Amino acid sequence: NNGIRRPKGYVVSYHANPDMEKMHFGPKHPMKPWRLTLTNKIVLAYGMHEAMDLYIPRAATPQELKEFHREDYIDFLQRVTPADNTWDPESRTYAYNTADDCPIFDGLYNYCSLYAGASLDAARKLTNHQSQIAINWSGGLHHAKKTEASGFCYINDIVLAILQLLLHHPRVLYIDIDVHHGDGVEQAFWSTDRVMTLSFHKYDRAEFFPGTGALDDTGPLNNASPGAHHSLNVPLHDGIEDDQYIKLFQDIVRPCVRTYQPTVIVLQCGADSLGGDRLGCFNVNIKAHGACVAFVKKFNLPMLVLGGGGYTARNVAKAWAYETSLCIGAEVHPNLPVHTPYLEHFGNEKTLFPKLDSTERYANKNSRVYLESVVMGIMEQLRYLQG
Ligand code: ZL4
Ligand code: CA
Ligand code: ZN
Repeated sequence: NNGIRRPKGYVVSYHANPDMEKMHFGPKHPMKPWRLTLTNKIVLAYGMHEAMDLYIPRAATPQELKEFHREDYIDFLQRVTPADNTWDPESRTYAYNTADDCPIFDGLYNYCSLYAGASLDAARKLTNHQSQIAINWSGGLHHAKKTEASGFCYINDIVLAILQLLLHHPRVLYIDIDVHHGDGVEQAFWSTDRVMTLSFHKYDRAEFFPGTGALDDTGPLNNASPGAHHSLNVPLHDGIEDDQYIKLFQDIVRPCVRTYQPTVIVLQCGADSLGGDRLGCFNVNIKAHGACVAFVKKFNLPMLVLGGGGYTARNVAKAWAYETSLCIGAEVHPNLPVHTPYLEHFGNEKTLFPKLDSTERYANKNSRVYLESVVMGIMEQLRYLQG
């Protein structure tokens, strides 16, 4: 099996329910649960499953979902059918924002309760000490709010998982490398000092979803609130390159860990921050994206690893399979195993590390001076926490 062995001294658990993968958001919708099938095929083809504890998690119960979401919203998700899709501003569909970006499709509730169940299961493996790194690539849906869907996200599995971790951990650090701002998680923990949220994202208030996450949005303005300075944002422009992204990530995450001293880290690995993504606008390659996961792993804290965005399925699958290999500390051959199912789907690039085509590159709008000013801004926030 390519010499892949169980890691020494720690356990990695992998939480995946294949029932999710068949779901469909509708024609032309960018979110394709099928990318999870592709990810799992690569993970299995390399033999990485031999190095992990595999779980097919059960669906979350309505009661579990209501630990964060309001009862009427969960009842609505349980009952709606695609026939309820309507533009009527008086309708509940409209009130809960389940249209357009967040359509009602067949099996929607099942889909939501499965990815949430997987994140809860993964969090519980960490708190039970049955695993030290728990992976759920189907989770990471960071935009969902207490009472409404947003940006392809209906249930906020990250918030639910963090609430679970908070039963056993004094301080949770949440890091989000999806190209979009992790607004739902930030909002949920805005007023507490028991969760620090840190999102790296493309920021353009008017032109890029969701339009929040400026450098100076750092928590409640009232310094007496425990949440003050515990929401950190790293707003970026188009075209950021590998070396810039890695340095920025390390220069920010290192002092956050040193200052905040989390006892567990949740890492949302949205793969739409990769170059060539259908919705993204960065020039980050899979190795650099993975370098962020490897860097966080080095702190040797329990770690919950989640998916998120990612809209060029072949790249998403390669990135998340590579990041799985980093979690188990295995060296994998860059060429995809010849027996990988759907190999034909990867075109001419049958390697984990495809070259970013020049036609896919964005002009880099992030100057050295700009990135230095962002790091300074974050350091300034951290100084408030040192008392
Ligand atoms: C689509 O082609 O910027 C949805 C969404 C559906 C097919 C049917 C066409 C119907 C691109 C996006 C028209 C849909 C128009 N279909 C959607 C302001 C918007 C209002 C809604 O990675 N229209 C909203 C959300 C973002 C907006 C990004 C990222 C999630 C995550 C975590 C969410 N919303 C403009 C868009 C298409 C579609 C094509 C689309 N939506 C691209 N960007 C958005 O952070 C998982
Ligand atoms: Ca982000
Ligand atoms: Zn995204």
